[in-house]
Amino acid sequence: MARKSFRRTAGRTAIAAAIAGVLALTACAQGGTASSGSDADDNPYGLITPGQIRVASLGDSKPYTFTDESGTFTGFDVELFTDVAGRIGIDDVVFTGQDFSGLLAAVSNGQFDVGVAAIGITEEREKTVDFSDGYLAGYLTVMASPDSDITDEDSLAGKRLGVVQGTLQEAYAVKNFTDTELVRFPDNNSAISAVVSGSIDAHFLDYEAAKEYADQYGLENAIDIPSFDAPAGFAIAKGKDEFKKALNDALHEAMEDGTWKELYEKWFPGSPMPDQYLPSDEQGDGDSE
Ligand code: SNW
Repeated sequence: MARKSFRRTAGRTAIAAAIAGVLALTACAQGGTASSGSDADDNPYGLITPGQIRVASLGDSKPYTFTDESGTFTGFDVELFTDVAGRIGIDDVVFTGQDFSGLLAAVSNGQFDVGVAAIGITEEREKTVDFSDGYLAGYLTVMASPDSDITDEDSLAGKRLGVVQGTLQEAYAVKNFTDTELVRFPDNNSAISAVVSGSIDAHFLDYEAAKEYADQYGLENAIDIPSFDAPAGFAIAKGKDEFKKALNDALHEAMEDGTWKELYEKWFPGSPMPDQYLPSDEQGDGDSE
């Protein structure tokens, strides 16, 4: 899959770089008397480039994260993260498409500041990265042609099922679909093509992404499996506690002022509205996590 990079504020970055250059020259001219400040002052969140957040994401997980016709990243997760970043004072957010299987490693080894791609929080993944608090909890979906006889987990026996490498779907299928032949793909687009061409019987992906492909290719959601115990979070490298706290505070602000709800209704129209991320006065039982 082609890697696409999108820079929202290239102009501003260039100006910032020019200003930084002038400041550096000024500091030299003054014989270094101008204090550059401590690292923590300049870059409290430990970002790769101060003032910018580099995000590892996916180009084909509509409506969570995807690139539109002009190559611009958008979707629920992209808009939510961009909003959260703005709340901590960072408008320069650069999204880059990756294969899902390499995403968490790229965050943990410092190539990216954050991973944003409907990434479910699990203990296994927390061995490699830290996560923000959860922001989305939904289903894992097996999608197939309406002509197929796949209706429940038992009916997957003897079938060829697509999974994207490194996903919770892959782990779930390895554990639970022991009589099913798993076919691994780097991304959803290639797996869906295989369903459409008939080389596999079904593909196992996230619920909202499945709905999107259903409309596009005349496939249907055959089996929905709850994944509420692994809500999606923003992945960051371990040990960046200040960054994590700032993201969490901003995320909860976005939930409390109704921004989260607005984005949910925009990107997942018709889907059941979960309770736990709504403003507290809109929560049925007032029980937040
Ligand atoms: O665990 C779910 C969560 O409940 C919500 O529905 C969003 O998706 C999940 O985080 C699962 N997502 C998969 C994973 O974390 C696939 C991610 C992807 O394809 N981008 O492995």
